[in-house]
Amino acid sequence: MIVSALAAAPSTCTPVETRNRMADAIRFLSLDAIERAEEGHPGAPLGCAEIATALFTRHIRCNPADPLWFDRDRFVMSNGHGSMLVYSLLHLSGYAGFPIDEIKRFRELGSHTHGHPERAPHLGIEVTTGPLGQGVANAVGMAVAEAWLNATFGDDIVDHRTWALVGDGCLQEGVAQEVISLAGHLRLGKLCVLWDDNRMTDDGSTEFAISEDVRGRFRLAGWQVIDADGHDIESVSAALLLAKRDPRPTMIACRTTIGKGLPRLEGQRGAHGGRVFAKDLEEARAAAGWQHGPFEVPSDIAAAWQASVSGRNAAAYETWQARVAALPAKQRAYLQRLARGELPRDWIERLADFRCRMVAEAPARSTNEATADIVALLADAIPELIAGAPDLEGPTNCKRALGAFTAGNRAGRYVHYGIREHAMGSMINGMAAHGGVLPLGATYLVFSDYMRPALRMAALMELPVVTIYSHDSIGIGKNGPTHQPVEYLASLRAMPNMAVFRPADGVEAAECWELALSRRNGPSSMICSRQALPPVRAAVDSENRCARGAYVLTEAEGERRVTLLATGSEVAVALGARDILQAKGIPAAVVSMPCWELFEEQDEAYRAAVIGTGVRVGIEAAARLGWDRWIGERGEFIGMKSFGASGPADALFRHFGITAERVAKAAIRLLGVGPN
Ligand SMILES: Cc1ncc(C[n+]2csc(CCOP(=O)(O)OP(=O)(O)O)c2C)c(N)n1
Repeated sequence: MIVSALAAAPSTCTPVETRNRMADAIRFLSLDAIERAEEGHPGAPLGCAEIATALFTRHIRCNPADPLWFDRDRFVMSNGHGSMLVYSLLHLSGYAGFPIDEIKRFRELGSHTHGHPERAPHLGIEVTTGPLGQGVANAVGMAVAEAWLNATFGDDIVDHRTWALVGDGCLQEGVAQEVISLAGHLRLGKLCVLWDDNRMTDDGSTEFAISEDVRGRFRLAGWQVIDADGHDIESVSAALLLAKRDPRPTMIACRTTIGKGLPRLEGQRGAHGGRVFAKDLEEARAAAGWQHGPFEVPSDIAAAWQASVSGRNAAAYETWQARVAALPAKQRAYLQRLARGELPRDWIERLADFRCRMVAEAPARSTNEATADIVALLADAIPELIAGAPDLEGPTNCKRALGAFTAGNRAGRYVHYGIREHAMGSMINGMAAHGGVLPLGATYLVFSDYMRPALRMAALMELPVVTIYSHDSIGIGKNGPTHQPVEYLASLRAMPNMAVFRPADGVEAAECWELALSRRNGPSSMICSRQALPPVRAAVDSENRCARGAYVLTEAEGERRVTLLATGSEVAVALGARDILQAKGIPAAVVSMPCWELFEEQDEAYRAAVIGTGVRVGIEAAARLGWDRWIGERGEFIGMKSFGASGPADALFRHFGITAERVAKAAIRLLGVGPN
């Protein structure tokens, strides 16, 4: 049943005609911009104009004058191709970042009105969307962050909602099903998904590709599902009200016509992303009786928007500020620190203590175990740290004392994502984008591909999320090649703005964690071994030696002729090879390279001094791709050329020739050939 205006929607004094013209203002701003840009996607902004008007003018909690208001509702346009809807909305709502000149610069280089919305929370854009499905999954992460912060600070301080507008495309993507399932299970009642149910995608009718009951999917997962007429502001508004009243997450199926109001394309496949011409605009203006010029918003409509967004929220904003001001000083400082996205003071000292302990105890242990210990001590020092894994709690061991975040325990700090890596990746992005929490995700390195779209979005959005990847090579042993990453280091390193850390022992692990958490403008991948590794750092250093990305771990005795470069578990192999070479009177140095990206940032002189002028051998139990940068044209690489195999780890390292003896032999052979 379609919800009608009879449901008790918030009272409004806006006459029907004005309301409809408020939606038309979205339509014509969007159309004018798309026509001017000579490209864009008109279908969604036109089809969703009433949905957006209902949400923004009646329900959403925001303050356009303070886009970063911590207790604002979060709005995500998951169908990001319809970006002009967001820009029109933000303009009409009075966000300073979107004056009419920005609307006119749609899709131009340097504008804020990008082809797809790009995260700029200070301007009103919460997340970057475009890859379908990511936005709705981000929204679920945001709802988790809100629920945890609400449990921490109470309703007076944190009590906001997350609204996601999605198209058919978002709901067809697999990640959507993962998060629908989890959001229903977690009963994220302040989450509402508005589905632009226009039965049309780029290829044409949805009938080509889907026949299931989409509403049923949500219902089965425990959501409230409401039908609304997506072109009736009252109908949508009434549904939004019902969403607010139900403890379950809500999906509102808004029946719409794609490209509504564009006579030539309305309801057609071509409305999705087809070109809009001046004549189309004439026809649209005539059909709607819109007598205003391009980019012109009549003053009564502009005023109505102003009143119903800024005006409606003014009191809530002021009283919230007053409640924050009345908080006990310690609680207020805590809230403000979270809102600024700063970490508390003493976490770095805890890592320094851990380093000292590792040097003193010199345990042979996996960097995965070291990382699990580090996460535990960080969790103690950083109350907003929220960890989680896709059903790999045991092997990644990051839960420890953190209770589970569940429908009944919002104070829990460990999310059991179920076997849903993609959901985890996108949700931690949403949590980070929401702010106020520090999300960590943990899984096996070989499953990072299951969350790769989310990793790319984290890098693109410059989100400070850290993902822990254990089981990083053939060193996992008997589970075999399905679980043995080979090409993953190269693949992660290929991603712009992704810092890939592969520590060699507990000391390096602590140093890498310090660097990863200090990185506030991009994600980090913490790559850890399953197998125990001998400690390679015997002394306590005052400086963080990993900070420059690579460093001479052990200098040659005598004038260096060979440089052995390695990461993670292969640093020990390099040290073994060095012993062999030195015993033969060949001075060799070992360079540990825990983070290539940081090393790349160093000045040339430092890099040259580290990698040396003699022959070079790179050692990594992974694919060669990328290593030529460090070992040079004539350098040797000892690593993997194929997938791994099933067998004990030691046997595999021997089988694939990743041994100290082979490394030493390669160096000697190169010395015969001459330096690089
Ligand atoms: C992951 C992903 N795959 C494909 C695309 C390309 N794409 C953009 S919009 C679209 C169709 C989406 O259909 P729908 O969500 O119904 O949007 P509407 O046609 O209603 O605007 C496609 C395939 C994309 N942006 N992201």
